[in-house]
Amino acid sequence: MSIGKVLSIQSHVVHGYVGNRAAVFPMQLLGFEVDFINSVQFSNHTQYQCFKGQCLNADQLEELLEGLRQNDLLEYSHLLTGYVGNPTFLNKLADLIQELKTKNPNLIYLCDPVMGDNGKLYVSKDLVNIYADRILPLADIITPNIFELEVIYGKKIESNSDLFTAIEYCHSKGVQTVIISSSKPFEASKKDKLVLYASSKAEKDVIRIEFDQLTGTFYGTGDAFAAMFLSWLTKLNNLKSACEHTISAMLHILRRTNESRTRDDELLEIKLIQSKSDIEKPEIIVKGELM
Ligand code: PLP
Ligand code: PXL
Repeated sequence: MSIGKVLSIQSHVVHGYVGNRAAVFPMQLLGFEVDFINSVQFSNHTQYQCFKGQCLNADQLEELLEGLRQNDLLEYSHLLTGYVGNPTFLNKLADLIQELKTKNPNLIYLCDPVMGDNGKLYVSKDLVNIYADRILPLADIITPNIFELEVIYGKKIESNSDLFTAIEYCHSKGVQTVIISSSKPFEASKKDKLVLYASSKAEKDVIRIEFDQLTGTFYGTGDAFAAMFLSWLTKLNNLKSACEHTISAMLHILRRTNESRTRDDELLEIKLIQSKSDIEKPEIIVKGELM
């Protein structure tokens, strides 16, 4: 049974699982009809020794949209966007979101505002301004990491109180649901833990899920997370349960990935396809609490 029709605009890699390659499979498994536009086509993700490939520019994106438009195919219930590296492309996306929302005022847009991590921006300042001024006011759900939330909020986040204020700031810009999927706990004693925070504008409490940080560096986790979260929120219509399903599935995927590791610093692709049944029916191994 279809849970909706989603348009996913993200990277494609020939080898590996980031961007659309990490997002499309879980959304199809969980019941979405998935249309996807590949914003880049690279040989592999950019953390390998090298990568080769092409980027879609804003005119080429518009050309694809025009084909869909002329055939009356620009009808979606959900929109998902991930990494965007180019200001003109991001502005074109903002136009598209407005167009899709005009056609379907109930469209749910999940924006992963990929801008940087660990104190470092990896996109241009122009992009930050477009996210703040044009994209955020159109987003229903955002999944920033703590650094991205700081960039949006404009101040450092060093305590629960800063975090709540930053989340409130996003809600005040119109964002219904804010998810920070894997933050370091503020308590220094919890070095081997990660925390998810989830906040819905409609509810007073922030949901918190603490889970073990697995060893190793993974790529594509944020992309798979956003895709699974959008699916589970649509299926369950319950924020806490959607977060528990998504984190549990992610932990099953990463545990399976680590089982194939031969040394700690090995560059591994996530075992997404092998985790099909964990994605479809995750055993729930984490519990959300209200803060
Ligand atoms: N999500 C889960 C459930 C994890 O266990 C981990 C790492 O252990 C991550 C995400 C890593 O997240 P990110 O790549 O977003 O930092
Ligand atoms: O997972 C984010 C991502 C998306 N797209 C490309 C990437 C990466 C991470 O490395 O290289 C092309």
